[in-house]
Amino acid sequence: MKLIGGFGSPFVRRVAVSLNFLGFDWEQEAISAFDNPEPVKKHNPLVRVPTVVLDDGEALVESYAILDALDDMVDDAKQLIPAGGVPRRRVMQLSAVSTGTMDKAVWAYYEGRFHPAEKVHEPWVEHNDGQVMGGLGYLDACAKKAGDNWLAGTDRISQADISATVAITFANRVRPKLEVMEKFPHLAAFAARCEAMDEFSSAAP
Ligand SMILES: N[C@@H](CCC(=O)N[C@@H](CS)C(=O)NCC(=O)O)C(=O)O
Repeated sequence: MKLIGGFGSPFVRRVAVSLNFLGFDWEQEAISAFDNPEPVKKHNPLVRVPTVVLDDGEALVESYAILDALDDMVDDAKQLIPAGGVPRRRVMQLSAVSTGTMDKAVWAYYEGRFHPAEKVHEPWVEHNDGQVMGGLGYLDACAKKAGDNWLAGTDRISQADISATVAITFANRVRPKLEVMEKFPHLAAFAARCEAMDEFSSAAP
């Protein structure tokens, strides 16, 4: 299968890392939906990445839907999102906070990237940055509580761990002035352990 999008996108990256943990044979087409929209448009009406194209040509869009479909293609023992009950709820909650944090970091970053300087609305940037800090603060408290364990209390890595790690790494890269690694030391230490794993480092931003 093919993953369209570059690892600079946290949404693409969480799919890439998940593909690695799930053991899929996959290749990347590292294109930007902004700079090179046509190849994305062929498969995704929203012209966004990540977009996954399966070997038979079927296209999957939206990272949460892609990850749900990928989990459905592997044995239960490999799945990154537990099938039900409290474990599933915990993993979904932490993944939702992580993707919300990614969204907000993207919005704060895009304000400067896509507007001329005189049109950047600083209160809007601060609003989004505040939500990034809120999301990471929540995840940091979870990391503190988890200690040496996985964030959602699972007995192996889950989507919560992947998405939380990708979220803080991304926020650190695009919002350096927020100093997230210093302010959220428990999550930073957890993410450093995850980023050292091959499944993450082979999909480095
Ligand atoms: N909710 C989407 C977010 C995807 C997203 O925002 N992708 C960005 C790159 S980080 C993109 O393709 N932007 C192009 C555009 O929106 O025009 C997901 O989880 O897949």
